[in-house]
Amino acid sequence: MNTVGASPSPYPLPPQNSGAHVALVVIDMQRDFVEPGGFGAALGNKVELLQTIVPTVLKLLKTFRELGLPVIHTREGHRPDLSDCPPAKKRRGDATLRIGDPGPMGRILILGEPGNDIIPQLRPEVGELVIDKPGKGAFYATDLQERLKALRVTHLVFTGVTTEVCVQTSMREANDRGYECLLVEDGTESYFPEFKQATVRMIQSQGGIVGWVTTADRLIASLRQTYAGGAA
Ligand code: C5J
Repeated sequence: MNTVGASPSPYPLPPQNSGAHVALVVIDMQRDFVEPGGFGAALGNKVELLQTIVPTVLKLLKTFRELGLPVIHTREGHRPDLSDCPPAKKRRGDATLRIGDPGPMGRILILGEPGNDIIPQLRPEVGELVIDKPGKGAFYATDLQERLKALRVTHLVFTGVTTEVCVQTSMREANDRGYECLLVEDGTESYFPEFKQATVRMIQSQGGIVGWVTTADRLIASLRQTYAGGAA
């Protein structure tokens, strides 16, 4: 069996030609979180911190694409009439701009606005799944589970932002649904370094209570070794 060097133990990859697949999940690498003028910045966060993972996520995207492995992107956003935004979510926090308010990149966290889009460096390619989600978790109020079933995905590799909010929530949702979940430590970031560290620790605690943790280079080496001749 091929595995990825990971903590707290080696992460098993689905064997080549088994019909089961490992997919890359890139959570919310949107202008609204990563660039100045968006939701993240309006909440007083230093968005530059999140930009540091862009080259690593790009490297992972290139590897999954090259090997013909599925890629899923998510975007957190709401309908223009905010009918899918609970008032409690809109009210919460001390933001200079709230969800739905007009900002420098269009209305904050609204589907179809420039700020809601994925940053150009990590733009999805044709055929890649893009899941628009109104919540923090990628499974809540989306058809992600049905789409993964159709693709015969059993293993999910998590990257993106922010580690302790949308990444961790999605990973926990996936874990409860029976997916084998792997977090790429250098492919995820938080506005709060201490929250990222705590999340990385808690995921792999108690024998991998939520899943495994690895680095991009360790994952890429194992993926190439396992799926060199194609992943089908
Ligand atoms: C947040 C996210 N932090 N993508 N969203 O509100 O983590």
